[in-house]
Amino acid sequence: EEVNGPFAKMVIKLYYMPISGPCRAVLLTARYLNIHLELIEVNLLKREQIKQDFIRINPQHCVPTIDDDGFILWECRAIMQYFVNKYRAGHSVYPEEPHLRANVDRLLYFDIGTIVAAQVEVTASQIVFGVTPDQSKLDNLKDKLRILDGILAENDFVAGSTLTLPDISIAAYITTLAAVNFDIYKFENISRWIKRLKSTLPDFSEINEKNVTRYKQMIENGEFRKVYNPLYQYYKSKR
Ligand SMILES: N[C@@H](CCC(=O)N[C@@H](CS)C(=O)NCC(=O)O)C(=O)O
Repeated sequence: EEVNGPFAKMVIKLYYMPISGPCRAVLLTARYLNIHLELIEVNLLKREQIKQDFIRINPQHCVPTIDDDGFILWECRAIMQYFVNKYRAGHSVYPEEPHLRANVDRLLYFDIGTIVAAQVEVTASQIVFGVTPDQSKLDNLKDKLRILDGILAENDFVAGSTLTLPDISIAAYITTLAAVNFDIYKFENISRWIKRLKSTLPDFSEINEKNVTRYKQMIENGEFRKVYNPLYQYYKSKR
């Protein structure tokens, strides 16, 4: 039965921006699982996420957000888990066996709570305001990537010998570091793993690499600073 394909009654809508890391994670997952999405671009540089129509859908005004026949969901990892639970139950990318799933869940929390937390400390002010990150924040990120590199010294993929959801969410995020000239490829196991993902995930270059390059160009053109710097100066003056 074609649950979600070209002849499905309802197509899942994805509100997204192509350069966004969590959006790339959702797109890579949908492509890998062959889940058809209707793409609706929300241009964050035009502040389209705070328009009333979008705020009504997602009061947290962030992408990625999906609308599956009226069911609204955001947070990329929750969306990826939902895709499998609802449309590809039993798929090895999010295993059902309790111990295997617990391990995959642990890595999804490691991703959002440890890797992304450390990465955002380094990249957010750099991307948005052009501020050089503190050495202590860079060192912290390197520590976390060293832990990831250690995990990948043992296994081909983060949760073991096969691809699971945290491979996709972690890779989509950390490859963004190229956009701020932070070299993740000096971590040998991470580097080999990214190569492995390129040959495992269909359209990895098109969905991920191309948009990281585009992201880098936008940062270098000052496109984020133009939009956000006046706001930054304003809030700083209020402190
Ligand atoms: N934890 C969220 C992060 C989502 C997020 O921060 N999205 C950014 C783009 S990468 C966004 O929409 N920012 C606009 C805003 O928050 O107004 C996820 O993993 O989906």
